[in-house]
Amino acid sequence: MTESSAKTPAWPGVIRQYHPLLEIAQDAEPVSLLEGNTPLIPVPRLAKVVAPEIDGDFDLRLKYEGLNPTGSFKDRGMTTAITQAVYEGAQAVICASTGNTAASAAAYAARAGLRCIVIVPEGKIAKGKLAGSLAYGADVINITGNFDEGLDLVREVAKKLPITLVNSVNQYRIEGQKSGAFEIVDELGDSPDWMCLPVGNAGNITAYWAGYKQYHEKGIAKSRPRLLGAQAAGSAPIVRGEIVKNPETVATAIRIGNPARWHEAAAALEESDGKITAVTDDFILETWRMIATLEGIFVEPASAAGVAGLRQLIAQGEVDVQGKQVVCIVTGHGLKDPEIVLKSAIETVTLPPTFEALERFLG
Ligand code: AN7
Repeated sequence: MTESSAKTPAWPGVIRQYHPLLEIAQDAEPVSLLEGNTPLIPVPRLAKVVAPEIDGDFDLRLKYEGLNPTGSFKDRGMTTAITQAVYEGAQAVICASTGNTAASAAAYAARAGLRCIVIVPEGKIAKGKLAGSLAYGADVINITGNFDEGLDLVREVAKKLPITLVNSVNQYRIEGQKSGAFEIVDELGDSPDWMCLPVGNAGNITAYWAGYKQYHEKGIAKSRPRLLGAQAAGSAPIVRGEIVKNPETVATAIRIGNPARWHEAAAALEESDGKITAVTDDFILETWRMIATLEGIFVEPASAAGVAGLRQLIAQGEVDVQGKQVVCIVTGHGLKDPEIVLKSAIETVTLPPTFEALERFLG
């Protein structure tokens, strides 16, 4: 190792990498955990299952956002939101969350020395997310309501008390999350033909589209991708065109019935000539298993929804991927939600610790 490489982080984090492109205070000192720079992994075995009719020329890649510091894409937007909050003199931050936003806010608030309050739907967030929020020292408040009610509550709190809201209604979250699009174009040399992702509160689809548009306007990308959004069938307000009062899905991260960035998501879908589809829980779980067993990539169920949506629209003849390059954002790590693995009827076996027993089992 040379002297200089020992001193410089290989990757400086989202803000130091892209600061001039992000509309946050340019003289702010970044609050960073060196988030971003996640791998864009080619998945040829999965591609064959996602598009069984196509032979050969279909380039499918997963952007593995679970490898961010707190295990989800939320860190891209939290570095900017917390950096700006500190810059503006905030002492405390608050969010409502289906889990990942909470864990990310808690970590970045800890790093900045801010108090963090997170509001989560009782019993409806994955254990790894709850554990993260608690470990980072946030005040975790369960509510006997869902995410949408939690978001209404924190909006009121942020209006009435000196506490900064760090849900994706905070524009600085969007600024940081644009970096996902920048990284993809930096690596591929242009936008992919399609980019697929799960849609919950619709902050991420808003941010990706803003990022692609910015790179396109600057001439860094020659083209813009078509966007493919996926919602869970039991909580698919944008697909259905109406608020879902009691959203339900195994993919608890996207159990959201009234997305805050609904309007922006609709605009992104329209401008990109995109599509949005609803996928059933069974189809999400089947796809989630395939991603893990065919490619060794363990994501949380919500993250599989984007891939499931692609698979569904290809099967329905709505999307043609022959000769195309497609990127799916897999938004959160599988270890966030270990319980779903254990609930999914995946069997384990118990044997005495002898060679004979093991040999008999292996056949
Ligand atoms: C793994 O953490 O809303 O459409 O409160 O955790 O930007 O909301 C999480 C959302 C996709 C949807 N995948 O993104 C929260 C929260 C995972 C997620 C989404 C979420 P948005």
